[in-house]
Amino acid sequence: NVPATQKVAIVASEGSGVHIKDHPVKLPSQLAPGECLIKLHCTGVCHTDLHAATGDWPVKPMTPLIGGHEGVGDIVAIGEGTINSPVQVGQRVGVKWIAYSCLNCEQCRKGYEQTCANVKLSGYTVDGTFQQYLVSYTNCVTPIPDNLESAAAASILCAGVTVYRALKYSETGAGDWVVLPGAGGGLGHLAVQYAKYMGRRVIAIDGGEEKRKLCLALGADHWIDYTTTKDIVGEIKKVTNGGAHAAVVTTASPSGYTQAIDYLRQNGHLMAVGLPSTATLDASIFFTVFKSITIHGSYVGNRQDAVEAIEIAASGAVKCHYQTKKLKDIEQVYDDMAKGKIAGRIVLDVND
Ligand code: 8ID
Ligand code: ZN
Repeated sequence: NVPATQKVAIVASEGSGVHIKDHPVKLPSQLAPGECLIKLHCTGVCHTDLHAATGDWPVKPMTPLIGGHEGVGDIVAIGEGTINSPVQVGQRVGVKWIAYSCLNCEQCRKGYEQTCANVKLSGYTVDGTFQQYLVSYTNCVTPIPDNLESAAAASILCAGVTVYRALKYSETGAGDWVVLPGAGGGLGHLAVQYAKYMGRRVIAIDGGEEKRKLCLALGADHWIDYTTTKDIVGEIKKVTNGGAHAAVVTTASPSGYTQAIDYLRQNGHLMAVGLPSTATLDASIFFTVFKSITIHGSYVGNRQDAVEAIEIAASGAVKCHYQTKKLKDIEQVYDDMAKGKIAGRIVLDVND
């Protein structure tokens, strides 16, 4: 009993804005082997969706586009002829940015599913989670444990996985200092919690009272307001007694990157995560070499990173701080996001 049509939030052409429309549902009989039809409950809204809707990145999304890549729902059908599906009809699963990777190219064989030669991206190169019935891929969806609510799981699938992996590869240890520019946003507020869970000490950087309160409540050891602090580098060096061991930069604006080389200590890691559209990284070559700094581009995560990030959330150690809205509120959500007004995440109920 899958309906013929559903509500979706769709961008008709580049720059045309997002609109709610009736849209056909792909019927179970039309699914290809390896595809599954998911009846979604909810979806997070990531800043990447805003980049996709405005088309400001150098790699352009398809149009018309149904965005979204932090979805949770139940599998209602699996394509006939699918072999060895790791998930079953009736199972609750999550849909992440990497909708599909071939698992057979060099990148996939090395575990780098994100850079698969045949990758499909939810809400960018294939339709995403801003709809009620979504087609995804049995090999790449993430099972959601029973004890984790759908709305709480949604943003772990992109924001959570991404910062979890960036921290995992930051070559820091327990007690080390990690700086998080963008700490009050969707990715950042989860980074504060994963970092604390991993025993790191955290300097949260963002702007405004609401984000300050959130970051400190989530366990940040020190707060810096970038809108009012004059000497961010000096303050970080003082608090960390010589410089931070790593920075995980999750701001969508290049300003969050500018001082990182200066406030990192020797052998520090700059984990580049936030994706401003055209900015270049202005790093001193001399001090990058002289201080043995590593600059590491960190792009979402593979299936295993997703399972690990979800398990930590299911244990209760990391909780997405979210407010629930309706699918038709999406334009307002994009507006607030562009203005930096959202502390934590917005999760949309796609059936309301
Ligand atoms: O795989 C990846 N690398 C990946 C995955 C998912 C998202 C990358 N992203 C990218 C998004 O495309 C976006 O460019 O990460 C960026 C952040 O996504 P988000 O966390 O979903 O955005 P947000 O909720 O708007 O949070 C951004 C925060 O940055 C703060 C804002 O106040 C906001 O809280 N901020 C800004 I803008 N400039 C800052 C600065 N100079 C700053 N915080 C500190 N210093
Ligand atoms: Zn995302």
